[in-house]
This record gives sequence, C-alpha cells and structure tokens, in this order.
Amino acid sequence: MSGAEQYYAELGRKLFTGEWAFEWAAASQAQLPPSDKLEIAFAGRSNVGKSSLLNALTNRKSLARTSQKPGRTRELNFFAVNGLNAPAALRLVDMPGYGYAAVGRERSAAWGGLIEEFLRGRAGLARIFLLVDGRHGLKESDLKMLDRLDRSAVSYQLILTKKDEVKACAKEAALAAAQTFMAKRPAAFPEVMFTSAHTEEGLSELRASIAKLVAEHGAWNPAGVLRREGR
Ligand SMILES: Nc1nc2c(ncn2[C@@H]2O[C@H](COP(=O)(O)OP(=O)(O)OP(=O)(O)O)[C@@H](O)[C@H]2O)c(=O)[nH]1
Ligand SMILES: [Mg+2]
Repeated sequence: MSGAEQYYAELGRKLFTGEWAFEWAAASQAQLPPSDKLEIAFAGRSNVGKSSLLNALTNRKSLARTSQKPGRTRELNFFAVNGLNAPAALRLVDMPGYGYAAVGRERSAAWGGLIEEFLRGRAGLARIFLLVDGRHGLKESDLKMLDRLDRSAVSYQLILTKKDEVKACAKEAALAAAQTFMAKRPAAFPEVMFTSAHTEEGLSELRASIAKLVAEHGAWNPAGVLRREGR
C-alpha cells in the first residue's frame, strides 16, 4: 500500500466508526430534502444488495432495511453520521431498486420520475455507486440506468456485489469483464470494486474511496481529524 492509500484507508475506517443514523425518506420529488449536503448514493437492480452494503459499511445491522424479496426499499433513504469530528455535511443515500418484474407500470413510472429528478437536481451529489450482482453481471435494466447516468453527468462507479457467492475461479473473470465493459463508458469512474456485505471483502477499499471523495469535496477536514488522534 502506498502512503496515500494507507492515509485514505485510515480515514475511511474513521469515517465509518462514526454513529450513522437515518435522516430522511423521500417517496416523491416533493419530499426530497434540500440539496445542501454532499451526497453519495447507492443504486442498482432490486435485490443486488444496496441496503446490505450500507449496513455493512456503517457497521449497523439494520440501519437500512433489507429483504430476500426484491423491492424492499421503496423510497430514497438518506443517512447521516453524527459525532465529534464526523463530517456533518455528508449523506449516504439508499435508492430503491429497479428491474423488478412484479412492479406495476404506475410504480415503475413514479420510480423513473423520482430518480430522474434526483439525478438532475442535486448540486451536492458527488457520486453514484452502481451495484451489480457479481454472479450475474450487467443486465438490460443496468444498461438503461447507465444511459440515465451518462445523460445526468453525475460521476458514477460500478461495484460488483455478493463476492462471497462467486466461485473463487470466476471472481477475477467477473471483475475483468466488468472493467472492460466500463472502460467503454467515458463518464464512468474507471475502477470497478468487488464487495461482499457478508464477508466484508472489499469494504475497507470502498470506505477509503468514500473518505477520499468526501475529503476532496471539502466536506470534511481530515487533517484535523487525524491530528487530533495524535498523528
Ligand atoms: N451472499 C450474499 N448475499 C447478500 C449480500 N448482500 C446482500 N445479500 C442478500 O441479498 C438480498 C437482498 O439484499 P438487499 O440489501 O435488501 O438488496 P437491495 O439492493 O437493497 O434490494 P431492494 O431494496 O429491493 O432494491 C438479501 O437476502 C441479502 O441478505 C452479499 O454480499 N452476499
Ligand atoms: Mg434496499
């Protein structure tokens, strides 16, 4: 690990030892909170593990509600971290999933409207992590989401999930295929991550990249945080 990598790994660890709590839920455009904070959102097909990844990241078993049945998260849920030295101007956002066949046309249209509004109207939206099931790779509905993201000009990055469920011999190929695919999308952040909410693989890397993003956007004064810790 380089010095910079070590620094952000430590910062990421610090960020997620903070006390994360639910802040706000929005089921419609009118209910969105003002865009007055830095936001990092988790998007993806239903059941891909967005809420589980948020829980694992924040070390909270049931901060975000999860379910074996797709369609559990129905609103945009906003989470904030409290405590001394925590970045008060930061929100993590759990998004409702897409691509769930049993959802009616009406709800699907409402989802589209809410997501479009969210992608277009958030000045503080620093990145969307687009989650894709590591066992299955990108699906048709993910390609539609990627098109939406390209149109919105938001920075986005792919995360493969459920690494624990992928056979050891297939992990590398799954990552390589996703990386090759994303390299053709110039608006995408080039690095693809591979995580497991169950075994915590890849979580310290994800925490580090979130901490880096927050620091780069000036929403946190990490120098102060680590200095006070005696570094
Ligand atoms: N094996 C394994 N299962 C996981 C992992 N992450 C999530 N799951 C399981 O996948 C299912 C769906 O997880 P959720 O976190 O609710 O998925 P979601 O993307 O939030 O789904 P929606 O809210 O419906 O969009 C649950 O049964 C989880 O236990 C993982 O890393 N490994
Ligand atoms: Mg969910």
